[in-house]
Amino acid sequence: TLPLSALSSVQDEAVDKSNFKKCNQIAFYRRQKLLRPGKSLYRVLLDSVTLSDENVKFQIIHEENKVLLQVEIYEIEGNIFRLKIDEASPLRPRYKVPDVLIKEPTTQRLLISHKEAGILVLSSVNEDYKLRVTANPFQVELQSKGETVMTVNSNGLLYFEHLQPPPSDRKPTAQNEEAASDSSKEKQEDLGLWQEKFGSFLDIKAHGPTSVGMDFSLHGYDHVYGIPQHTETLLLKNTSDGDAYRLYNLDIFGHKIHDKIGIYGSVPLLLAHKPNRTSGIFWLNSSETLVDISTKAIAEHTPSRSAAETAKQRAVPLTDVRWMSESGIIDVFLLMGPTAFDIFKQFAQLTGTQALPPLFSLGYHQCRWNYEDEQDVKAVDAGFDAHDIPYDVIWLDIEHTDGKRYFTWDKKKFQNPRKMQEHLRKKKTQAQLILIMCFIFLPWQLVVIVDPHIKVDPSYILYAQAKEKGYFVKDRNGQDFEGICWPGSSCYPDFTNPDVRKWYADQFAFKTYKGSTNILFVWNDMNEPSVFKGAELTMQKDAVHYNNWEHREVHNLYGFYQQMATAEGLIRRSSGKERPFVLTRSFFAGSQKYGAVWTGDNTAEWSYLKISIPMLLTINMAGISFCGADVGGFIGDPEPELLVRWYQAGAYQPFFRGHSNMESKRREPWLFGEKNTQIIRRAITERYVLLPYLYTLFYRAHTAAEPVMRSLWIEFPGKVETFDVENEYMLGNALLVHPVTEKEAKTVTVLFPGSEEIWYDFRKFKRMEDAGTVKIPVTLENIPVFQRGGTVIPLKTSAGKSTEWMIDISYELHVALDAEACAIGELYVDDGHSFQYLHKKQFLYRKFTFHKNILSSSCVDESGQYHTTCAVERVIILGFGKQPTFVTASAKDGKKKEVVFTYDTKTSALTLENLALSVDADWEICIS
Ligand code: MIG
Repeated sequence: TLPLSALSSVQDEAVDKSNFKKCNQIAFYRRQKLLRPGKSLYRVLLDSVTLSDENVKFQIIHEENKVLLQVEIYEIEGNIFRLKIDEASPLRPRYKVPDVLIKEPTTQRLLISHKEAGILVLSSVNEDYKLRVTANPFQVELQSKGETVMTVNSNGLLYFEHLQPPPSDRKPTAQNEEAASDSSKEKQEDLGLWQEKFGSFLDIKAHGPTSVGMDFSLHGYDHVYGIPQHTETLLLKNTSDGDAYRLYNLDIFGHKIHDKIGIYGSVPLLLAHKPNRTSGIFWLNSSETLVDISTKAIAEHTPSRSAAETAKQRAVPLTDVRWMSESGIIDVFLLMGPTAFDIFKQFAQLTGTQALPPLFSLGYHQCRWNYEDEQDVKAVDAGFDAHDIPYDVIWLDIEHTDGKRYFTWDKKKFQNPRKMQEHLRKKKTQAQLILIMCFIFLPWQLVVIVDPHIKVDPSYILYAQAKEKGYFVKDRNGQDFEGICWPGSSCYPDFTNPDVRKWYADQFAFKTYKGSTNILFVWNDMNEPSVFKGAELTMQKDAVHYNNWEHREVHNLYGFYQQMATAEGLIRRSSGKERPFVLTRSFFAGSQKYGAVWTGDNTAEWSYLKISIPMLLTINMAGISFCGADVGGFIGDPEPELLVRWYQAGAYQPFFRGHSNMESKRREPWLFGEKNTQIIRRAITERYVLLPYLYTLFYRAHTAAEPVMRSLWIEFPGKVETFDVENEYMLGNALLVHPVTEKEAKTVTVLFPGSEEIWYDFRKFKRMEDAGTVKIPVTLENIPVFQRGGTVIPLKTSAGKSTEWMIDISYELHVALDAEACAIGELYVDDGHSFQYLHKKQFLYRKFTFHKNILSSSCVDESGQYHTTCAVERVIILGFGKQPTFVTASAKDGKKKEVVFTYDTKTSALTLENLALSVDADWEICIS
């Protein structure tokens, strides 16, 4: 076993940027960049066009190398077009990403509406869309009701390296010899066609060059977003004079801010937005991918203008996006929106929606590398009790295992893991007994880490089994691939193989995973995969997976598959009854179906708190709502003020976990003096009180693909001033959150979007007087949060020790009136942990509407039923014009009763108390 010190020094080296590639050190990038914008050498063979119910197919030919490519164009239900380009007759099949699309998309028949010399026009069934295919050069222009939205191959950057036999196999023809003589050895090396060096690492490319690429012009757009994960601004930057955005999952410890290198996870989805339209490009490719962005203004194209008119020509923006991937085929989905919410639906239709998290996982998580032993766990758990801070989950990092053998326990530190879990659980049970005199099985939870690397140790059953079954990824010579990771020499399960996933999922069965109970959930780390001493700290690309695919093809999918198998395992251990919780560091398009992600090893500095906002917004836009950044910053020691500010921000973000590195000082919330403890307690308490709203947002993410955390432009698509805002955001459609990310801030500048909107202080209920950009004074006590007029937010009337504790705490509604004195909002309730909501329709989905001084509760989805004794106890109406004289409440068919109210003339907030209105029934409150 390597001593820990040796391992961390391996890791320290990783901070050195030279361990990671700059774009010009990537051979396929250099090759593709030799193709400059200009006229494409690809031409459509119009004679080859065939039309079927499913698609339109034709061939294109490269004028120089004469290689034929097969193009397929599909229209998919719901305003999506798909373009596939593969070799017409490849030497062997090329990799096509499996398992990411949730099903084969439902296609619609395209019509050929026009075919003449050099042009083919396809139209959608409803004729809203037209695809103008130009033959020479090959281009596709996509129009929506006459408006050109995007052009494919508009700069002629379609690039496709056809498979070739290795040079040694080739018969010496005159042509080949010529090629050989003009390509010196150096040039060969520079192109990296059959092998590529990086430092001491050699990547041998058994199949030679296989790179693909294409460009898209987005007309009228100069705001583009998406393609996580980078430590970058919300708005994607022009890459003309620097590195392209890289999508290559890497473990970069202490990653720098404002860098386009890929970290941990990738979602190849790009969104483009202009006031009247949002579009998306989903480039389905799991090999290393680079994206170049170039935004410019061009003169508006209008034919036959007079000189005077030309002088007045408007400049219109245009964004060119160039995608380059190392391998695979071109398989791209053009999402036509036209709204941002349509894009989210379209992407979810292809890759699935956010899994509905168990309620506990929306509570606060306390993590550290490491909570040392059972005593430590109990002490930290007791600390939350003693300081009256709500929390739901305590986490165990890698040190809990027996020598980094996952699924095992360190026998000295964790002698009786089951008993420890009983302790966490019993605490709850007793509390239930004492407080509400009913016996329900309601535990606190435990999350343990399960990394993908498996220690090479024949006596470790997991290793022995996988070895025997041939379940590890192989090296290029067919031996099990071995790399160094935490346990020392390690092998890596080949999660791309469905049998391996099944076997791995089985490891989570209670019987198999000794010491596990049903309060134990899982954290998948290091699944890029991280390989110490590997090229760029990951697996070499010539390693070999299931069905003989090279690692280069599947690299960005490795973590996706591990989380898939883990989530499946947790579902299966409960015989399909319980929702899993799995946090993953690496991810891909579709990871939202399996759980949560976090942004990895950030640093305890203000700049990292600041960048976490655009990073989380970008991940949310890419379909993964359940995400968060380590509260406090993982590396280093946050000053107390930073820690407090981070808690306040995290409390209003989807995944909320405090975590810290091994070398950092302990930082449980009560270690920074009474005042800071109290402020952190308040932040966490606000989170717990807000959970009914947050849970409802997750239900919307799950069923309607609406992101939980939204950049302002998504909610205010017509307001140009919101397009680049990344220091504040919307939580759902009702809350505007502006974290404080500056040290000793006395004020923050808040943009209140939408001139016709009304905003209320979320805590003081006061209507904000000024619109637009406003300086708001802040204290350390909290961060600015505002409720949007026209919304109803469901909350709990108070917090408790954990989510389970709070089940019976009653509800409170904050009804914020808009300019018409109306408001609307929703509440989703279910048991919070099982799949009964799905299989047995055991849920409540309610709507609250305020209109003409009547607040009514009605059912949104009649198919759901769920019994709860929990009532709506209090309603606060914000922006209520004048003191009422009389307020009554009545069940739809029942008696009226008078309601006690107080009216605050200073804030115009009307508070109704002691309502006791059932959550699961229709009722009305009338105010006169
Ligand atoms: O690089 O398991 O991002 O959250 O505490 C160290 C130890 C390996 C990296 C994760 C971090 C975790 C740590 N891991």
